[in-house]
Amino acid sequence: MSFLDEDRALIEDALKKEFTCGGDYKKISEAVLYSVIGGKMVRGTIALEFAAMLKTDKKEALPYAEAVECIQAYSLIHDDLPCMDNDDMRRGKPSCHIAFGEATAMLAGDALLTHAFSVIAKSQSAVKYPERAVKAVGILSEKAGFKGMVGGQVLDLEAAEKEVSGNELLLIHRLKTAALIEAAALIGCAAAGANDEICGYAKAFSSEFGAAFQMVDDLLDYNENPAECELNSYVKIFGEDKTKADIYAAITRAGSALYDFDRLGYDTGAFASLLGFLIERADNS
Ligand code: GRG
Repeated sequence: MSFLDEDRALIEDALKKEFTCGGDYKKISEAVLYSVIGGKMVRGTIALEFAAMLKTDKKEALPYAEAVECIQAYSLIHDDLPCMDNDDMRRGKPSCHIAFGEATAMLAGDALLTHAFSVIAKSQSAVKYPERAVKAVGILSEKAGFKGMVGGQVLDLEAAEKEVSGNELLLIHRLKTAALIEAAALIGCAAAGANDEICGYAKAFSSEFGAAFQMVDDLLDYNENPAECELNSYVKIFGEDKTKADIYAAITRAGSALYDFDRLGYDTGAFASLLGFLIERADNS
């Protein structure tokens, strides 16, 4: 079992415990579990691995990893709604609103968003290190909020009706996708009580990783169905060759950002493997 599988299993188990509920809460519990389990847990893994690299037990960082995956799942539920991207399928199964109805899906997203902060605030880690929990809540709410993921989603919705420039698209990607990946890295650092220098290096790595992640996602979408590819996809604007070249360039920059950790004696093996996972996705797209 690779560390990616191990981290995913750890996060999934914790989320199952958090959200499994009968009685009055059975319906919302089912809708939430349907959506929060089954993804790759890349963001949660990034949070756990930053904490682990910085010599903090993964168990301490687990609530932080759960929180970022709650926000990821909420964003996907809301993104699939008819008023947004209107997607019937997600992760190979019917989207939450197809399976549970639109109103329940919207509320499942709301429940996940609000509960993300409760998971951190009520954790043992917050009792031991309240200042770390407060820092993480600040990072997550900012990166997921109106100047982060939500802001990017607004620009993305506007862009669906017009052609955008390359720079506008890069901003959308930075906000819509990279912001939450940066949050994952930074809350992993917060869980470990990292200083500003370390957080700066984590930000440098994760923003390049986030940019590459979205470009790979666009490439996968394009190759799956070129005719249905969105107008403002990276591949449509820049072409397939440049998309691939830009993916490898961003991955190289992310790799270089790890040297600062290597120099300080930290083991960056997990992050090299995460970059390998992205390269594999791009190569097989
Ligand atoms: C609705 C507030 C709001 C935001 C939506 C995340 C997002 C913003 C939109 C989803 C559409 C999308 C494909 C965005 C790009 C980010 C991205 C690549 C999401 C998919 O992430 P993965 O591949 O998904 O990590 P899993 O299923 O593994 O969690």
